[in-house]
Amino acid sequence: MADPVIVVITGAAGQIAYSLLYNVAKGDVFGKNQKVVLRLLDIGPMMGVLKGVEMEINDCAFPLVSDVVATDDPGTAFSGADVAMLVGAMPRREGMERKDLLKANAKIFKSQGECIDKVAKKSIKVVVVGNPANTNALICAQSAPSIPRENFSALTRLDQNRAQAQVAAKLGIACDAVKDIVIWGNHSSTQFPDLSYAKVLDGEDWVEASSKIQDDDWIHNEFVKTVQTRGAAVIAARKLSSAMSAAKAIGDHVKDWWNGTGPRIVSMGVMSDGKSYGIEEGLMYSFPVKIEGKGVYKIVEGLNINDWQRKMMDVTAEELSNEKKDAFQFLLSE
Ligand code: NAX
Repeated sequence: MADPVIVVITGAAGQIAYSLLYNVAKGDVFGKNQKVVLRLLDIGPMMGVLKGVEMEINDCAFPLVSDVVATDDPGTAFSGADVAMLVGAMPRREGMERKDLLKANAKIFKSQGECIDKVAKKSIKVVVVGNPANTNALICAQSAPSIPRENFSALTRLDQNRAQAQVAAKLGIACDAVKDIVIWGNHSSTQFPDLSYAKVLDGEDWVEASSKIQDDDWIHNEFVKTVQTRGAAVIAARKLSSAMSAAKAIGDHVKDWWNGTGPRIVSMGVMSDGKSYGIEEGLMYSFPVKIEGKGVYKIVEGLNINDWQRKMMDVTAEELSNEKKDAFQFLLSE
């Protein structure tokens, strides 16, 4: 068996991590033949709770878990790490402005990026989940200059999965009979869930999703709105934000990044290169990607973009550009 993969999960005492740890520990992400070392990072006041999580992982007697380390020291957590799932973040409290959230989290992701730069493997793969995920990922990447930009990403897979489930429900088909949905932009209510290239299974053949849906109004309005506001709808119903579905999406994202996607298109928040789809350089923007070699994504180029798509893609890019300006202003004023 290969060496264990060292996986850091931050926010490890929180609700997403509670599902995520189970998925990672039982082999859903790195495979049933791959051992893992779990490094659980949270803040000092959560160490009691985290101890309980560690006890439960031990009590599961997972055959694939070689070691569990629960800590509030980022240096211990990230040392020699292969993969980091950065879930922990300051939550948005009642009365808190988006800018306050951005400010609190900019500091966290700067210091985690600096720590990753110092002690993690240079090949580490980082997925940022804590909100605002895209801008936090950007700050983290910029704070770790010795690690390639391509090793940082932001999670938009939950939005992709939500979109896939909406199409499956609309057509009364299984979720795995829907593919190639694209999420453009920010993981926020400006994101653009796009069915322009989506395919659905018709018998043995993959056909254009729109030819089966036959409802452009739904594709342009209700579908987009439902996916954009799904997180808020879950909070309204559950009184807590998405956790099981977020954990599943993190697992899907890392599994595909680790193993490859083949010809499937998936969406990841990745660093824009200034050449793809007219998006300014240096934003952590969600693009359609394929992962051909292990761990190396490529933005899918050459998709046709109509005027409506252009407008939707630019709105979310503008939001990311403003978030970036605000976040870096906060960091400079520290
Ligand atoms: P919880 O509040 O249950 O858990 C967060 C945990 O992070 C807490 O235990 C907290 O102590 C810890 N934490 C805070 N600062 C930390 C730091 N500096 N280092 C390590 N740990 C730290 O939140 P949960 O529901 O698990 O959500 C976590 C984050 O995911 C939130 O920011 C949330 O907004 C974000 N989400 C992102 C999604 C995405 O698709 N990108 C979807 C789900 C989720 O809303």
